[in-house]
Amino acid sequence: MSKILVIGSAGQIGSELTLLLREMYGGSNVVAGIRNTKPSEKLTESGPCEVVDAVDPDGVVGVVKKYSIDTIINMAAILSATGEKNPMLAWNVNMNGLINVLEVAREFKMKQVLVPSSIAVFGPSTPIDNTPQETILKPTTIYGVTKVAGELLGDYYVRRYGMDVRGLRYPGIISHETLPGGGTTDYAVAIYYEAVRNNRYTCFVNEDTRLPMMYMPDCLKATIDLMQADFSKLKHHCDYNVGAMSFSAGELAASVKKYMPGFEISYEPDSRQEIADSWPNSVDDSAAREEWDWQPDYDLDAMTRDMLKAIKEKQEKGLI
Ligand code: AKB
Repeated sequence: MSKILVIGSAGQIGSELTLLLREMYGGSNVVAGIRNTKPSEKLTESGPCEVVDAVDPDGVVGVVKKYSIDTIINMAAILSATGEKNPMLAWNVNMNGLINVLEVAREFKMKQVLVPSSIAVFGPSTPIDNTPQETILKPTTIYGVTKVAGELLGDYYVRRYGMDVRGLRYPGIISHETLPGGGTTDYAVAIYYEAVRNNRYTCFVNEDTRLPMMYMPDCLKATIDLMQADFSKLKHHCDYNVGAMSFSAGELAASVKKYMPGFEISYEPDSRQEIADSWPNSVDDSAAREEWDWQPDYDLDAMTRDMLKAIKEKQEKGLI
């Protein structure tokens, strides 16, 4: 039985991943590591919660010892838009936090470490359509720089120390449980909330901005599938492309309109447009499909139906 520590448990992906892992392995076997975000009741009531900051290795060691942790998932990260506002913070959290986690994992001979990456590893010179697994990695954001370095660092720990370190390049993740914070792809979540609240949305990227995206159930499935994959079958380790869907902001709006005909959208691009323009339209995820049977379930319309239903329910309960 694994004893898992999820660092960044109160975040968009961490919050749902922690709850799913607790369902799978039992609440007491999955420790929610939170920093300064208030965790939800679901999180505090379903298993142990500890204050863990990846940039404080002694704190990580304390929790590892207390719960005999053998697996760490490091979801703590400063995303693209916040990173551009504070590059040093992004470097500190994304790089120093990561190397601390890898060193603690090495010292305590962890069974596995998951270190997520992102489509932000790509840049303007990367082929934009069906972006290959092996390609040019010259990002123009500090977030992307830290994610490229993070992939290389994870692979280094695999090669140099024989550790089991894995990671995948998340596209924009869309969900209704916990809001994303500080990313460029946040518009693809905000549009649903604003559609339900106000029947209109002002989008911060152009109508024709197309990016790879994924609905949370597929994100959780990809994460768990990669964690459970047979290590000996993996030819890559910390840099898997994972695709699910690819749509423009205009296509996203049309999908919302299909279920809410009165919905209106306008476009006022800000500094995040340049970041979005530096990322691919879609990715080639054949390595993930071949090496660990990756297969997404949701397309845009299935996701839109689900998102609108869930957010309307939240509104009826007075939660938004
Ligand atoms: C962001 O927009 O910064 C993130 C990502 C694509 O990694 N959602």
